Amino acid sequence: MKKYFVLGLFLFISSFLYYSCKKIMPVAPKTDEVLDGPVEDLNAAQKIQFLKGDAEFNDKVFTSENGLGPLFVATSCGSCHAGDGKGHPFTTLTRFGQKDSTGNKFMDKGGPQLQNRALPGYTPEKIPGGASSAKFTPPANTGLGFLELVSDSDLLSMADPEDLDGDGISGVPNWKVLASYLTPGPNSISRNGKYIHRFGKKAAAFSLLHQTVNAYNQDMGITSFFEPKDVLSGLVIDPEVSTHTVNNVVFYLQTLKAPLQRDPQNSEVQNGKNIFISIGCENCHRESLKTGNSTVAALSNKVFHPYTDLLLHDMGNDLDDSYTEGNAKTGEWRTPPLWGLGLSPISQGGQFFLLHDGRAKSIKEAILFHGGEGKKSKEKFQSLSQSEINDLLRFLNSL
Ligand code: HEC
Ligand code: HEC
Ligand SMILES: [Ca+2]
Ligand SMILES: [Ca+2]
Ligand SMILES: [Ca+2]
Repeated sequence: MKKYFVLGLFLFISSFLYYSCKKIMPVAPKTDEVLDGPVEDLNAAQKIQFLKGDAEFNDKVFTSENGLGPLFVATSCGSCHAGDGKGHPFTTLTRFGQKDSTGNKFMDKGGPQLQNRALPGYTPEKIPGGASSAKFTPPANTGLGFLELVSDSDLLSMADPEDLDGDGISGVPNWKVLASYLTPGPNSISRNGKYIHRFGKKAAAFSLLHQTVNAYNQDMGITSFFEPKDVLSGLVIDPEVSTHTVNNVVFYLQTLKAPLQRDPQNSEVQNGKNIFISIGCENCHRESLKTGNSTVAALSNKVFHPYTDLLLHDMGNDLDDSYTEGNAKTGEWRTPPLWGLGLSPISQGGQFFLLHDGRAKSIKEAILFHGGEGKKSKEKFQSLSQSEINDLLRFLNSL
């Protein structure tokens, strides 16, 4: 408990300092530095739904009275996803499994996620002997509605499982069987009864509904109509969160705006972007993707710039945590979007904690961890001149 109090205090003081410094400055926080806001042009009903989802996500705290646990990791979405930006390593999730990909054999107590806290009278889960584990820091939640609307055929057009073009980069989707309550979208493609999953660091979640239902169930011990089984007992329990609420939270995630690039016209930023493309970063961190149809005008048929291909890549031994998820092998990670990268320290206590577990303390360090399919590109980065590196970093910080 003490750890969480210290964390709370730390986040409180850092956000207090951050906002009070902002106040001393002559201008209000620039809109391009604020993550928590909706996409443009929501209609009145959509605005209301966004605000309801926002309140459930950021303000709603679960206790033993309204369904928390008995096993859990945290008590609200917002405690891990503060300000919708990247989370701090204090709020890491741990998942455990085994090295090979024959299917996780540690599936009791609600599957691979470690529920390291428990209500009084219950015992928190421990990692069983023989299991391998991986840590995950919370990603930013911005712009996810755009990513959800990219068609499967667009994702497949970027995949190159056999590396036919010989650039050392394969890129594969995470094909998994759909959870029973999910229905394929109009642009879904299936293979051998499996569908492309795209959210989460190993791309193990199909949609924002899937991710949200799992977060309630696995992170907070909250059952829903979709996932009614209690993590500890495996028994079906009355929904502890209503379908209405789940839908509002999903809508909130779908309509959180994407981060805006700062200074895109600056000549160093533009030079940095050219370097980013020329040394092959963009072969995985794809600049532009497009959405299909949506009832939300701002999301419908839009080209947007997330700097990801949403595919899995083998990133080499250093980033191999001996943990599988769905089809994702132990060294495979989904390319993280780089939009919002330069704003990460705002929600990470003033510094960077990058890569899946926050191990990289700077952008440069994150690049130097790239191995496997990212090795060639990393080596080209290492042969850049100091001024080229500066421009590249300037560009990355502008995202
Ligand atoms: C204990 C901390 C914690 C809590 C509580 C939590 N999350 Fe997360 N969230 C994470 C972590 C860590 C990840 C990355 C996990 C992964 O990649 O598989 C994540 C991933 C996500 C993603 C995927 C984003 C992406 O880029 O693919 C979404 C969406 C999300 N969470 C929404 C929620 C919602 C909604 C809630 C509340 C119902 C919630 N989270 C509660 C820590 C948390
Ligand atoms: C083969 C595909 C690939 C290439 C090429 C690639 N990356 Fe990545 N990048 C990834 C993956 C996958 C991760 C996530 C690894 C992890 O979390 O352990 C990542 C992570 C990052 C991160 C950390 C992001 C975060 O939110 O934590 C940065 C920054 C980054 N890459 C920048 C670059 C730059 C700059 C280049 C070019 C020098 C590059 N990448 C080339 C796939 C790639
Ligand atoms: Ca419960
Ligand atoms: Ca568990
Ligand atoms: Ca290739």
